[in-house]
Amino acid sequence: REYQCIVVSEAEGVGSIELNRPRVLNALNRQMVGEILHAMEHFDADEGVRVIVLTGRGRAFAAGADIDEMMHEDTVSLEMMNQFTDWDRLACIKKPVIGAVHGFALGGAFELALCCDMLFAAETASFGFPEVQLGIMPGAGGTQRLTKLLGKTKAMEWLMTGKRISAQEAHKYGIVNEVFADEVLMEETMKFAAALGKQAPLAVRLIKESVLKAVDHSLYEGMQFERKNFYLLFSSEDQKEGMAAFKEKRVPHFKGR
Ligand code: CO8
Repeated sequence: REYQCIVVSEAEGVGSIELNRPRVLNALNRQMVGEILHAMEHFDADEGVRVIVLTGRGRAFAAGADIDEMMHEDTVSLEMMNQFTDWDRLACIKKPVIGAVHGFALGGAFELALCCDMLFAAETASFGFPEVQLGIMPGAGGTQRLTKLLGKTKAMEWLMTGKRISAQEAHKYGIVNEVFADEVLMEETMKFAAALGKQAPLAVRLIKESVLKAVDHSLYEGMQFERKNFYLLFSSEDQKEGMAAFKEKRVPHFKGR
């Protein structure tokens, strides 16, 4: 499929998606979100891809939902359009998704970043939910995902003030895994992604699923789920290979089976 709002590429087991509307700081219109979802589902089904990396072209990750597209919507048009089913599907991607944020990640773009499993940021990156300044609020999971990460009081502050959060502050609160100098962000992200792609794919897949359960469900329910996935891995070839390689003091060769 030809994409108009994103650029995709694939190398060494890493599928990359770059947001590509730099003239409007990659403002997320509905077409772009649809294309991101299409590309992610395509990579998810591609056996050659182990990790997905999401980033933005130009001077920002993205400056939020496309305000031009959104400004004339009303309650009924939004309800009938049902755009958030695309976001629900984004949350069902099975392979690890790593976001690399430089410049702005605001509003819907911060929500997109929070959908990623891990985040790396450039030292000059900034995050925030400016929706309140437009008289709206996040609609693609921002209030839920931010609160799960920050706890109630900080989430209230960030969401109600719309303040801009630096990469360093985001790191302090556990929003981003690591902060890199701007010029090495992509290189370091790709290095991490390539290394992650060499881990046992089935184990990585079920770890992702289990961690997301912990975020979503009660600890007890999450642990029951985790246990079942733990048991399940013991019928894979990779578990046998991984443990045999440990005993034989050699590098394991994982096949994802
Ligand atoms: N939508 C549409 N166009 C935008 C957006 C946007 N979100 N952000 C920037 N642009 C455009 C500007 O209008 C400008 O276009 P033009 O050159 O034609 O005037 C161009 O991009 C460059 O932007 P600026 O000149 O403003 O660049 P600055 O460096 O001066 O400022 C800022 C950068 C601070 C990021 C500024 O552009 C800004 O404040 N942007 C809007 C940020 C914002 O409010 N985002 C939240 C939007 S609401 C939202 O995301 C709700 C989510 C709901 C669910 C998600 C569904 C996808």
